[in-house]
Amino acid sequence: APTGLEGLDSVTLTRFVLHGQKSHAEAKGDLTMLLAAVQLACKVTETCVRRAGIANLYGLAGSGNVQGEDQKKLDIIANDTFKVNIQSSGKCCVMVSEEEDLAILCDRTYNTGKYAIAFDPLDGSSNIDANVSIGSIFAIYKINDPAAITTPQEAAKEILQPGREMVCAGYAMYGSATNLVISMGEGVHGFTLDPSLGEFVLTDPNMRIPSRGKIYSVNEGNARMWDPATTEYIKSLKYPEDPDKKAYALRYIGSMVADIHRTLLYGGVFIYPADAKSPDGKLRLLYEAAPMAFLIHHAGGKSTTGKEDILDVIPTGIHQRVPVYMGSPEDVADFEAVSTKLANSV
Ligand code: P6P
Repeated sequence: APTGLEGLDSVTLTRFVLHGQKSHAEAKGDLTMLLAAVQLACKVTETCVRRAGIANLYGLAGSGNVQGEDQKKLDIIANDTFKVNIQSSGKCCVMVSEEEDLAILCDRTYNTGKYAIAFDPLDGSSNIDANVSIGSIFAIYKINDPAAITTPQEAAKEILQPGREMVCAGYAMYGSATNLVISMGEGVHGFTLDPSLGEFVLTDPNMRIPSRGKIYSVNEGNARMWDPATTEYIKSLKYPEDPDKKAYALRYIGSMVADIHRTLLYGGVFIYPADAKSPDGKLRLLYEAAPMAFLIHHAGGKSTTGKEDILDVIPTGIHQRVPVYMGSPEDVADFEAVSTKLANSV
């Protein structure tokens, strides 16, 4: 579908969102303001990531987070940047961050926020010091009655909505270029940061995932701990029964934003299964699996936990983990067929 911005040069993200706002009579510009804050947080984070080596920002901060992970200096910088910019937008009432134990109730003095946002401020941070692509992921939900929320526990309850209810999802990837991919439920659109402008400029309108790919993306180092359906499915990709079928290639960066971005562009399937070590998988639903599933869905792809569509999972906790299979619809359907066949054979 045309974006209505065809032919315009330098369609910035702000201009694109404003244009989208005009097509929704009820929109008052709150989401536009919130996205302007998120965009700024991504730009500040990008600057810090690019300068990390020079400004001695690599390495551990000497603290841990709720995930029990060693926090990198950049994790903390990115988290603080997202919190302060989102709060200053005045449009958000609840924030959930991978780096924060509890949900945060935004300052109510000037905050008329009707939105809640879950974010992973710097995903893939174990790769930072090796200069591997990393990114920020966010998911925005609407809150019914912000004034009724008075505690972090009540705030958490308000954001525990299935991914299908999401208003907007996106990720920024700090790679060889810095790009931002976003969906508000009407197509998926890719922007690239133009350093000469300091603006994200529309470069990939209406992104669509190929119906089938030739790449699978999983940490083969965990193969000994996989469930039978995952083992069987991946075996079928590596040793196709049909002699005319080519085996799939393996590409695994170990940074979800980079692995999903490649899957969105080239097709194929990204998998982080449950395994003996992590019975619910490793990836977090609220700020990793659900926003990525929302983007993949609106680009024509599919996602599943192995039991249900990731967008249908009703979260029970803000740091809940889920198994993840997502990507090209035909590839994910092939996995579901293997899973169903095995389930029916027991
Ligand atoms: P593993 C990064 O730490 C992360 O959260 C995701 O970005 C990435 O997909 C996954 O973990 C990699 O996990 O166990 O394969 O190193």
